[in-house]
Amino acid sequence: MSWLDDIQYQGRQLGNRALDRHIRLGVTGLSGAGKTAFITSLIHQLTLGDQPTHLPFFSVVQQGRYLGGRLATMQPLALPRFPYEHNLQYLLQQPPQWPPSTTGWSQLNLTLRYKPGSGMRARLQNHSELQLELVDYPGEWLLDLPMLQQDYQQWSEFCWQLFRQPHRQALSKPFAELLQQTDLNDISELQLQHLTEAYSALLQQFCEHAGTYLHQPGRLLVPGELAGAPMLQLFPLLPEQIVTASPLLQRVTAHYQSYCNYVIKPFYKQHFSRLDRQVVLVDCLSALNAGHAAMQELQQALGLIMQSFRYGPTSLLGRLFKPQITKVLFAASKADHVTPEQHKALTLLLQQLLQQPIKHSHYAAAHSEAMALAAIRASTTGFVEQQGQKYPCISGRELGAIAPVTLFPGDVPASLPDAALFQCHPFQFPALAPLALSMQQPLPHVRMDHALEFLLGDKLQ
Ligand SMILES: Nc1nc2c(ncn2[C@@H]2O[C@H](COP(=O)(O)OP(=O)(O)OP(=O)(O)O)[C@@H](O)[C@H]2O)c(=O)[nH]1
Ligand SMILES: [Mg+2]
Repeated sequence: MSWLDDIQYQGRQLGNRALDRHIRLGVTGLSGAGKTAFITSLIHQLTLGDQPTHLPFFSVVQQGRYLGGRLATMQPLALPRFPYEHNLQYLLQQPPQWPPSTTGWSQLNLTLRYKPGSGMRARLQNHSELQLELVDYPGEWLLDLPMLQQDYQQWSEFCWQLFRQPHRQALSKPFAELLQQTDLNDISELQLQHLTEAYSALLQQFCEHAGTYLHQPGRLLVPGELAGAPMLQLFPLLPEQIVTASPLLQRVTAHYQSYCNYVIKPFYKQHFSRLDRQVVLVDCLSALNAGHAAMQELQQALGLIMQSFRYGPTSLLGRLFKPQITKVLFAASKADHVTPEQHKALTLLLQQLLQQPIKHSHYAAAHSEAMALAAIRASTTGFVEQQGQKYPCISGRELGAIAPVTLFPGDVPASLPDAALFQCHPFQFPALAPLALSMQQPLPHVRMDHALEFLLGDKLQ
């Protein structure tokens, strides 16, 4: 695509937005929440899923008005393309595997064709089109957004408050000791690199130690195209080291400002500032498995993220020049890891987890819904009979295992459990490998049709 095509492409996008035939859907979630699986499934459902039995609650399909979706062929060359076909290959191989964790951002546009159901369009046109724009990125980068609200000093204090919490203290001690021995006048390349590597290693350890979510800056974990850039020499000095001026403080403050200006702001502007609708995916079950501190940190992380988005109704001009998110779907992902009668409790738990974050965001003006879903269902459900009693169960293959299992993974608490409950009742929801799939069938799911109806249903009328 040449620069002229690029300009034409931008023009078409603007035209479609003006005609309200363009939606930019933000799929938001921390690392591992299920963004890539969600986008892959959504594309698969929309390009293959015109069978009413597969999407019973998606009204455009149910009413026989859906004419199909196709991947846009015209995409500016500078935009990395979402590796949809590659992700499908992972899911379709024998044995099936999950697509890998995302290491850079990518985009894919879909054109959805449908018969208008009512109104002027139904009388004048035999079909209409809706452009859907989807973006994927590493979850780690999302947590950079709150850094825009802080300066370097505030960020360092915030980090050390976090690192001194009981579940992080032991891991962060060696890095604190290293900083204590650091000469604050030494700003040699060797020293900066040594401290950055030590801090990256600490972040990596936090990640591997299940139950920590707030890892900043995200580019130290997933650098993308910025690997080796000097502004990534970024680490929080100790609170006592930021009260008096020093060459090292001055240098890392400059790196922090560059990181905010040249990495986070453009990332936000390009991917998040123009969202029309949003899905917030939350993996509540893994947080329950990881314990009380994990649940609390997850809540804190969600709170910080929610403050970074603009919510509210928009006018025509607003949609073009200052878009806001008008609809938000809060979704507890991987609901196929529990038995169906637990989905209600999982949704209530998600709502409680988000209660505080929502209070502090401006999201109230948006239309919202909460549900438990599985973008790609990896279990089948049924009942086992014991002494004349029927008990619900799921069957699937645990990640890393060869043989399938049938199990009852346990009850999901309908509200945030207190620390004492975690002590006497550890949660152990399994992680499952994908089911064997066939190319011709839409991916199995739980409530993707509800999600599609909420997110797109009104635009496909
Ligand atoms: N059973 C089940 N597991 C899922 C589902 N979606 C995601 N998973 C699991 O969660 C893992 C992470 O999912 P991804 O879609 O890669 O998560 P992500 O949010 O894109 O993560 P990053 O790319 O690291 O930001 C997968 O490898 C699966 O193990 C689902 O619908 N059902
Ligand atoms: Mg991903």
